[in-house]
Amino acid sequence: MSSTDQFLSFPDNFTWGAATSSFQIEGAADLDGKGPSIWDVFCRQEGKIKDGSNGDIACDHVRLYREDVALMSKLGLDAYRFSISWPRVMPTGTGAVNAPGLDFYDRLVDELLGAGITPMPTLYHWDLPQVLAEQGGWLSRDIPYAFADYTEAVLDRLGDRIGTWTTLNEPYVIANLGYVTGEMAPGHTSQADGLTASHHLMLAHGLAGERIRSLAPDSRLAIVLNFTPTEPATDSAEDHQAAEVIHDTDNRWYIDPIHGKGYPAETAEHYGWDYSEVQDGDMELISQPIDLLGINCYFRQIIGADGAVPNGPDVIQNTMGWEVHPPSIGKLLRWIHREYNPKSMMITENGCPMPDDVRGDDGHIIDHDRIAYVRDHLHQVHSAIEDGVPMEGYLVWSLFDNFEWAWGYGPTFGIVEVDYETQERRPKMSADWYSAAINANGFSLPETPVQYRGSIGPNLMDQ
Ligand code: GCO
Repeated sequence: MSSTDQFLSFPDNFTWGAATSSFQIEGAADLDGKGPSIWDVFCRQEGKIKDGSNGDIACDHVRLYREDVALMSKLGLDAYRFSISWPRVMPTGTGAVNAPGLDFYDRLVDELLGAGITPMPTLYHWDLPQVLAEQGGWLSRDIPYAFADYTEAVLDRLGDRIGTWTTLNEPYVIANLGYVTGEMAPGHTSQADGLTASHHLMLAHGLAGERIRSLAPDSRLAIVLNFTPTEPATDSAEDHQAAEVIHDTDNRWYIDPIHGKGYPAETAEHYGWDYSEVQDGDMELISQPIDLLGINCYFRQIIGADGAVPNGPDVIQNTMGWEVHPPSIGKLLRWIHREYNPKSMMITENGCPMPDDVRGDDGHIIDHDRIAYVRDHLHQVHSAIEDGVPMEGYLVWSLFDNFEWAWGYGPTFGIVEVDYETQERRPKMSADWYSAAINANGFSLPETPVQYRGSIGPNLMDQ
């Protein structure tokens, strides 16, 4: 280390880990009685997935999980966040449990614990059983109750070994991309459907939360929300107003009701929502205290009256066109702490798809851009901790290159490359960097920091 290096040390109990989700890595689409999910069906619809791919094999993780856990252990991960596939556990959505499906998670959890890695399961990361979609999906008030029953079945088997239960991953994406824009399964395109789905998702969180509290009282209750720091393109009233609506929709719609503030009223009015789905007792269930808020954050967005402002040539961006802007995550963490004061917070996803087109002599990908992304976001987490924000850990998205939903296998988010022909896993240089950071419980900042763009408009999280 040269004398100009600045080493950032993290708190002793800081959790370093990685995240994945069932549909994106598992494969084994119909193995051992697994039923189809809405994503199995969506992938088969013409034009929905950019490269026409699907999740049938993906990273073949159901077959290769032992090797995968060994790799996690080699990297030194403290925690591994994965999701449980509802149609693998309950192919018909309700009722009978598919024992071999649940057995898989039982073995995975034991393998992780045996390797000293904390398992962090998420109960729902978007793969709804197709049979439930045929009964209305998240537009039906029955689905949250079915979710609570499915939660109970999983708790019955794994409850003795799990310290933190996460109910949902990113209800915003489910409601908005699944029901409003139609980019994701089940592909509806109705604002009204999005609002209905959003409330039913929150109700599902509340009902499952109740089961978790009563059946696994020693465990912690968590939810994972995604946030996209938002700035108006200019100071004009029109841009400001447009950005406020997006900020409420993307950043406040779920965290507000969880913290007892109800849905953002002005934005509900903007959408013409009459709250007809909200029944007595729902908001109390939704606002029951959580123990941990999981935060997914990838990029900043600039919003003008005509919508999102595209990146100019001066903007550092990833291969999906998302701006790389670490300072925004620092603002986000301080804003959440100030506005909502959660007991504990964790980055449950952060990472980036990069070109991955440079290889070293040994064939491994040299991804300095991804290292810079992860390092500079972790730097922001470190500063937030110094300012008193209760950040307990950081999970990189993702451990592996995997199925990136409507984008197919094009974008590569992994710190580990997956060769889909051979299923060989090859750690990229970022995996080596991350592993070294875990071992040292910190890392050095470069002498010449990357220069990111400044503020465009007033960041709505500063107010
Ligand atoms: C999400 C999901 C992940 C994605 C990742 C990159 O945040 O959208 O949780 O499944 O793959 O975020 O888009």
